[in-house]
Amino acid sequence: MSLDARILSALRSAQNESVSGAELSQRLGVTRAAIWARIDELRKLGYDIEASPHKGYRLLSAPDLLHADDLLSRLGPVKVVGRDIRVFERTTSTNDVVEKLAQDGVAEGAVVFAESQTSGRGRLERAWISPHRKGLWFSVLLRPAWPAQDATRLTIAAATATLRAIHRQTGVMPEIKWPNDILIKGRKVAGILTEMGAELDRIKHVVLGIGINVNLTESDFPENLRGCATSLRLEAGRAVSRPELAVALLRELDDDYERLRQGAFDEVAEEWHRHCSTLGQQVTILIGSRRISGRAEALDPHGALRLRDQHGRIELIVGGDVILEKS
Ligand code: BT5
Repeated sequence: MSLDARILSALRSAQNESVSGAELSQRLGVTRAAIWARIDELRKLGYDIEASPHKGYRLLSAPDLLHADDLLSRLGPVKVVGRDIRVFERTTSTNDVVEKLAQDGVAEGAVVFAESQTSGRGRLERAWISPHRKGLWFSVLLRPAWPAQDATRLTIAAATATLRAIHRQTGVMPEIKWPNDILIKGRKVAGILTEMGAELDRIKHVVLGIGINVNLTESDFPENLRGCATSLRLEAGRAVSRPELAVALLRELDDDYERLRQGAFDEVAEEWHRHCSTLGQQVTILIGSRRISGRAEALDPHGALRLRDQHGRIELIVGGDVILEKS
């Protein structure tokens, strides 16, 4: 952990009390001057740190920005997800950045956030709008040693983790629309983009991209999305801390990934079933130019959707767009 992360961690663990420069210097093994220099830099970033000559330093508030060291210090120990966190002020697409890390041999669990994306994307190269410092736009590198068909399980786990983190931070419980949409009152608040590198039907790596509209206001959305997209701020009626949500979500993702690694996909699927509004519905799914209609029943053990057509036949579907829903 960097010195900044260790300073922030020490100030946070003191709760609302001050920590003296001497104590910090002793605990962290650096000079008091070095501590002061870092505190000065953190203040420039917007951390409100009180410095009193007698008592020492006290963290009053943290800015709503993503700072890799601070995220690491808040997150604490994890099993896999969030072992390595990188933050870009601006990038094309965090999925592309993480794909490069994957090819460079970086270990699984690395997470890349961007404060804004210039070419954020959804499935089939659709654009994903990612305005500066308004949301969480990030991707996670995973390397599960599974058959390729099980990659869908990660989209399922990402959805349940996202729901729990949003609920924890805002009190609002969204719903899941198969395959990768998170909705609040029918409007899209988050989306998941799972991309995979595979070899001989084994997963080499997966890039799990998640976009969450956190503090966007109505005017931050382009006109064509205004009726169908929303943000946590619009739904909760208040601004939501992005670093806190980021940390909560990384913890939930780490837990869900562990559940999958321990072979407990059925637990994750059961939670997904409880929150998925597509199940039980008569739907038409568009896959390329093919349309399939039927009743969405449940997930199969690999994470594919079981769709029962009018003749009672089951089709297993791994991706597509629900274009029509009747109850
Ligand atoms: C998705 O695709 O919903 C997956 C979105 C994943 C975005 C993350 S952000 C971090 C990572 N890096 C990336 O480049 N991507 C991932 P899909 O189901 O294909 O939905 C795309 C559609 O959602 C678009 O065609 C728009 O209609 C709509 N859309 C675009 N931006 C949106 C936004 N910010 N909020 C809600 N809807 C949006």
